[in-house]
Order: sequence, then structure tokens, then C-alpha cells
Amino acid sequence: PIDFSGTWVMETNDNFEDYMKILNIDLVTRKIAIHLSQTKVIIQDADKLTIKTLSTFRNYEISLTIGEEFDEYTKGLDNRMLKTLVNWQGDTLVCTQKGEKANRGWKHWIEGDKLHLELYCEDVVCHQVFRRK
Ligand code: RET
Repeated sequence: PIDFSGTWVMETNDNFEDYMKILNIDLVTRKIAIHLSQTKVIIQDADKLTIKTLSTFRNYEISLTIGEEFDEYTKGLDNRMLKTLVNWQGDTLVCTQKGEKANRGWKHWIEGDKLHLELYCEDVVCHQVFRRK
């Protein structure tokens, strides 16, 4: 499979505001978060993944095994408990996050030298693009 490992710096962040809104993230947090440059640090080792989302305001980190459902607590985001599962779909990493919100998850893929992340929840899609640091 494709290796997503590396440090990736945010270039674009489309519709992040609506994504935060649909997650009921409070106004003050949204006002700060919308202006943040996010960095993804991905460590991929066989079927193990660690994904760190870093910013000057707050960080968020998950570690998981591909193909194994785990309990995700979205601490510092919307603070919900989810049943999360990440799988390969071709060269795309596809995540489903089961919980209170319908149709919640994300996809990671690489196109050229860019890392793409699509975050979705209900009918909202946020699209982020990162370049290698
Ligand atoms: C920040 C800053 C504090 C407020 C919010 C944030 C959102 C983080 C998100 C992270 C998603 C991570 C994923 C990792 C897998 O690739 C930037 C921590 C709301 C939405 C999907």
C-alpha cells in the first residue's frame, strides 16, 4: 500500500467552518480554528497508523490499526465518543466514525505530491490539501 508517512503542511481548507458547525463546535473555538495552519504528522508502519493534527492552538492525535474498530474520543474537537474504523479502499484510507452524527468519517489520499483529506458529516464535506514539509 501507499505510504502516507511524513509531515504535511496545510495549503487549503475548504468548508472547515461548516464542518465545525455541523459538529456543534462552539463559536469561540471555530473563530480560532478557522485561521489555523494545521500540520499532519503521519506515521504508517504496516497496518498501524498514528495521525497527529498539530496547530498552535490545540493538537489532536489518533493511533489505530487498519481494519480494527476502536473507540475514538474526539477530545478538544466535539468531545464525542465514536466507534471508528479505518480501511483501505484501493490507495485511499477510508474512515467511518459511528456515533451520534450520521454519515461521519474521512478519506485520505495522495495525488501527485499532495495529501488530500476529505472530512464529512451528514451533508457537509470539508476538503483539505497538504504539501510535504
Ligand atoms: C483543531 C484545532 C482545534 C479545533 C478543531 C480542530 C480540528 C481537528 C480535526 C482533526 C481531524 C483529524 C483527522 C485525522 C485523520 O486524518 C485543528 C485540532 C475543531 C477536525 C480526521
